[in-house]
Amino acid sequence: YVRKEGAHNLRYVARLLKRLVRNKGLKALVVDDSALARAAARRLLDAHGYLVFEAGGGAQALKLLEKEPDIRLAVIDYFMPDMNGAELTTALRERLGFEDAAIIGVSAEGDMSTSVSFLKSGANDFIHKPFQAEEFYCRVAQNVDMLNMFEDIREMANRDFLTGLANRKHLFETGKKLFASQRRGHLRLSAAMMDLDHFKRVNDTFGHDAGDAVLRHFASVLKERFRETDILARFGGEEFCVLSVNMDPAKAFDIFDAFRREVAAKPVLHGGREIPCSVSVGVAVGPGAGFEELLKASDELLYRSKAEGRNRVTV
Ligand code: GH3
Ligand code: MG
Ligand code: MG
Ligand code: MG
Repeated sequence: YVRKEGAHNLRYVARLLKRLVRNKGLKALVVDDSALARAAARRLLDAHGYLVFEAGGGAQALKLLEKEPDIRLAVIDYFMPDMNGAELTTALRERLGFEDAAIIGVSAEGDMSTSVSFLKSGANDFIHKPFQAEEFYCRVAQNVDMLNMFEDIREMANRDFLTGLANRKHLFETGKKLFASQRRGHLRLSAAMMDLDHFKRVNDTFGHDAGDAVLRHFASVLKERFRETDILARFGGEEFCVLSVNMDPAKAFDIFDAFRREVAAKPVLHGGREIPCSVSVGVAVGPGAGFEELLKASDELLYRSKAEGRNRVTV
């Protein structure tokens, strides 16, 4: 690739390799009424590992988007029989925000108004046809880099740094959203509030690093035990919350008690020492009046587990 693109420095090559890895399989849509032009763009995008879809016009592109809603890059011609590229861009932008997808307009017309029209409709960039492969790659790559940066920022804003679990902000946002759809009658939400027992002692006896290792270990057991659809969150210091959809109330106790037993049975190894660890849990199964009420209910049940001696589950 590199020679073909005339890469002159190592940094460019390093960036290129990083992009090839990260952007592999990223869904790209090429819209052009000329099959030849589509094939040319496809060839370039294929070579960089994108998963390319083609549409011969605006209507077809919009239909395709329904089947492939996670298109992240669209390369759009201006002059097409059914609608022009700017009109299509406007329609695409109703569904794909600037954080979701990059749109690049392409046209053979020298007229500046074409590019302005694209940009005003919500395109990120514009390339004149015929274009050099290098320019095409550079513009595509920069726009996709921007999307990836959005993704990284979103990820950082939603994750707890120590454990990699969802953070409290993400838990509340997702919880409220799930609660709204639950009201429409599809889901049965449950919240399990968990608090490590005598965690202050762990820090005091083994040190803060050991405490952190226990938190990470606990998070990894959570990730193993629970499903992809469950929201696993670090609620605060040594408090965690598992938000589940479709929790069977008859099974809730067994599920969380098995988890509790696993935590208690496996001391955490840190610095050659075994650190005992246990957790108290309160599980509230919905429906409740609202997400915050559900959390409050699980917190009260957790308090009961603590009061009754810790290392136990109350449903
Ligand atoms: P209980 O069984 O009643 O929950 O007792 P506890 O000692 O766990 O409760 P307490 O709330 O008094 O102590 C929580 C401790 O968790 C205090 C705090 O220093 C520690 N902690 C909070 N966040 C972190 C962290 O990120 N790392 C470490 N190592 N410790 C933390
Ligand atoms: Mg055309
Ligand atoms: Mg606590
Ligand atoms: Mg505690």
